[in-house]
Amino acid sequence: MSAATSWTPVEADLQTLLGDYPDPLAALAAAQVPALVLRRAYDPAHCQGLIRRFIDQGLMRDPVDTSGRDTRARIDIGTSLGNLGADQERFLQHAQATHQLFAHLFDGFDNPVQTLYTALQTLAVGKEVKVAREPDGRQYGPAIFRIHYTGHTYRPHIDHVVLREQRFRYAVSRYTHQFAGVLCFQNASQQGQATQAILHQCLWTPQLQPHIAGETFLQYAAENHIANCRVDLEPGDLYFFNTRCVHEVPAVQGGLPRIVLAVFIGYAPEHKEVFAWS
Ligand SMILES: O=C(O)CCC(=O)C(=O)O
Ligand SMILES: [Fe+2]
Repeated sequence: MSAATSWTPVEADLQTLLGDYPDPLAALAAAQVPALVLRRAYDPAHCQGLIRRFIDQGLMRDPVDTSGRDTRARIDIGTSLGNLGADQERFLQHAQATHQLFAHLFDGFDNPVQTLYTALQTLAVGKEVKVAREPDGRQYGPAIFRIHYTGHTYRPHIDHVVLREQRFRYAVSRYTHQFAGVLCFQNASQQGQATQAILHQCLWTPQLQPHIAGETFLQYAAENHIANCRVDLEPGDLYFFNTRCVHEVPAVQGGLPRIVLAVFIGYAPEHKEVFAWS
């Protein structure tokens, strides 16, 4: 397999991938490739088993629940810096509770958080992957399940603790590059446009912000012939991408929620540690 020359995700087993891209995270940082895709990183049967457990434990709404009492389009199992980061104390306490919850949540199944971290460590050549932490040792949430119900949409956006969220009071703000690792647990029912991530060959700059904020990015992309690719995943598939590339996930259609396990990743060539959090 030769190195990708077009905007196409790299899909290979880890060994082949490392042969072609000896420093995969550097390739992502340079947006040399849109994504690294690892098929069947996690057993799909365990995805199903854990989703059943989440429903039974009341951690997510049963999609067949028609009571209409809970109308949330997205439910998280885990701690989101994006949503809770304004209050650092509360965020770190919430993260601690997530560590306690995750300590036994996967008992009897392969630990999917471990799967994700092990894959990331293999890609992080010469680096050490750790759960993100503040200088006093307090850890962020290790990963998050995001359950997206009918209608949920991620419009074209980027994720970056500094460039977008301006969270200078967090240790992760030292990283120039931010990636995401996303493990598919369940796809939405495939009706109409697929609810799969689309990655645009376009790294965010301040000049781009009006198009993101004004929701005119897709027009801008068409006018400027910006390439994009869709990352089609099946349950158990894991992908990594640079979240400074504009990306989106079209609306969930039908009754089946799209469920992923996700982390953000901080990377900089000069830092030996790669931090992961949610
Ligand atoms: O769910 C996905 O595949 C990507 C969601 C997203 O926007 C992100 O993880 O940054
Ligand atoms: Fe995102």
